[in-house]
Amino acid sequence: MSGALHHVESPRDSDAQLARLAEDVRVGLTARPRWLPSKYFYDDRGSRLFEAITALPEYYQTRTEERLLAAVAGDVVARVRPAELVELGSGSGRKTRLLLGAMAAAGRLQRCTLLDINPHVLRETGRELVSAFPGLVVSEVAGDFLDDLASLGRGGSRLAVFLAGTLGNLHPGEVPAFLARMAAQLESADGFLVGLDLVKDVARLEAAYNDAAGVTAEFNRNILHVLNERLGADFEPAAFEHVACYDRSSAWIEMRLRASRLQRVRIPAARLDLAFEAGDEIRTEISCKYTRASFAALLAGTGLGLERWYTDPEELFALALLGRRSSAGKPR
Ligand code: AVJ
Repeated sequence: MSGALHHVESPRDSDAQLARLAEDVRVGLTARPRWLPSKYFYDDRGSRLFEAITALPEYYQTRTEERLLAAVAGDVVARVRPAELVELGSGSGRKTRLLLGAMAAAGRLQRCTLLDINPHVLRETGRELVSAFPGLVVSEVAGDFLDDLASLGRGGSRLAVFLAGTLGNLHPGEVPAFLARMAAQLESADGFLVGLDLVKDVARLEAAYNDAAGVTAEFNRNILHVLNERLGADFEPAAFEHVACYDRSSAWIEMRLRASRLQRVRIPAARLDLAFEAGDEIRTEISCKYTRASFAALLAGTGLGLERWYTDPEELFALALLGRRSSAGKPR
């Protein structure tokens, strides 16, 4: 769409999205252990709750990553020399603006392509960017980073970013294939910056997912509101307890919803009639924590190699700058 400053693309129409949700819910809630894909947290209420999480005292991730990004954006831009920023899971766009500012300062900024699961958040962020960076061509893809990467097309002179530790929501077994698909969207001089939450003290990790104000608990239960609204389910969210604990052997935080009493739930659009006993759980999210070595091990054979590893002084969070290459190569 030449000349358009603001172009929104939805890879699937709303009927197809609803059919996908119903199928995902059927598969997950008839499996043992029961589970739901974490991408379904992010309706408008869920996106607002996540924004509230990012400001919690216990949730160190967002402010640490933002500070780190502010410190290293100039270096990243000097290395990659991008004309286009591509962001997976752009959300509110605060870090997007920071990166675009660094690109504008280097004098090469032309385009920005955003992918986010929530079309309203996407449109709002796109609007803000267009007014903050006059002349910037913004494209938007309402979709998810597993199914819709190909919608990003290829452009060259790109810096792709996947921040907030969202890679951690993928099972480590899915990460190499995801990275290989991402590599296929990049030209040889492009860069890919990935935000990773690091392995640390268990108490600190668990506190970040069990905040005193109960915002994370509300965010967790929101997935049940989403099923009620979109699939006509009759979950009583208050009858599920928020559980988040660190699994040391897998190095991930696991979030679950635990039925606090016997209950029956109907989900008409997924043709489900479910019985929960007190204590039955639904896994709603994993959030993997990485070390430089555990992350580097996932790069082998993906077509991406580690160019730079940036971290804050406390080593709470990392930004890994990846480049295209034929083997995992040598990290610096
Ligand atoms: C930033 C999307 C990766 O796993 O920490 C926050 C989402 N879940 N609190 C994370 C989340 C519970 C989050 N991501």
